[in-house]
Amino acid sequence: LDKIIQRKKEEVSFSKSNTSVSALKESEFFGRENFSLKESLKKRSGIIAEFKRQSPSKGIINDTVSPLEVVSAYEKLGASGISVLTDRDFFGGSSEDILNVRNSVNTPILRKDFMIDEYQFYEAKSIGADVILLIAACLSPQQVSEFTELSHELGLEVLLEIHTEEELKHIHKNIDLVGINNRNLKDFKVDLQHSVTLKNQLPKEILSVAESGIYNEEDFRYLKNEGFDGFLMGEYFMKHEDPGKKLAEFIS
Ligand code: IGP
Repeated sequence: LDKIIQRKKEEVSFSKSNTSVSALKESEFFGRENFSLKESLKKRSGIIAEFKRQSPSKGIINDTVSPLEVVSAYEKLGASGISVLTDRDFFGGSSEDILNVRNSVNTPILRKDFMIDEYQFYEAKSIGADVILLIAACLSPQQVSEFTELSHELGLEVLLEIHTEEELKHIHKNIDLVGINNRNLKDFKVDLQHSVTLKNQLPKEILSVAESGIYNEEDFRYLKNEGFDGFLMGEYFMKHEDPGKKLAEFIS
């Protein structure tokens, strides 16, 4: 994680020197109202299906499918939300992956990246994202609060990701959704039990999303019974040659 953040800082400063915030604001997506993930989770399956080509823990997952075919299928086949990894160096994604699909779907899109600088929020808005991820493990509670305020000014919803009890302190009253990562980003171990214990310590009214390592019906049922509102799933769909079909089978 430290390595990713270090690299992200360099990437952001490079982007800033290339494109100014005022140039970003000229995007057609500024001023457009977002599709709300909070709303759509309550409708459809609760599944936030992720487009992910590769990851540091798994290597290449799928590098033959296009974002447009996968994202359109996810929408058509019942996803409540779509997550798109835009980090290039570690996950093989890019902002174009969202730009290329935005006008073809009406499902909320989560820009999945490591947000560490205000600039990235303007960028997220400019590519047509609806929701951004804040990872507690790489932000102070103060940053979470400032970034949440900025996100809301821009009309973006905030999903705050936590993994430890200590990180409960990062929950700010204006957060839209809390994600509990079943996977420890430091050693990549998955522990659903641990997530349920944490979930029981969340404020009752907040929407919760179980993230990562959901690979079968049984895990999904278990987490649903424990009261999670959303389920972020990537690899299970993506490792299939037709990720949308895998989602359809999973839901049925
Ligand atoms: C999806 P999985 O195990 O279903 O592919 O996980 C998603 O939760 C995972 O990609 C993720 C992630 C993150 C990636 C969760 N939090 C933070 C990068 C950064």
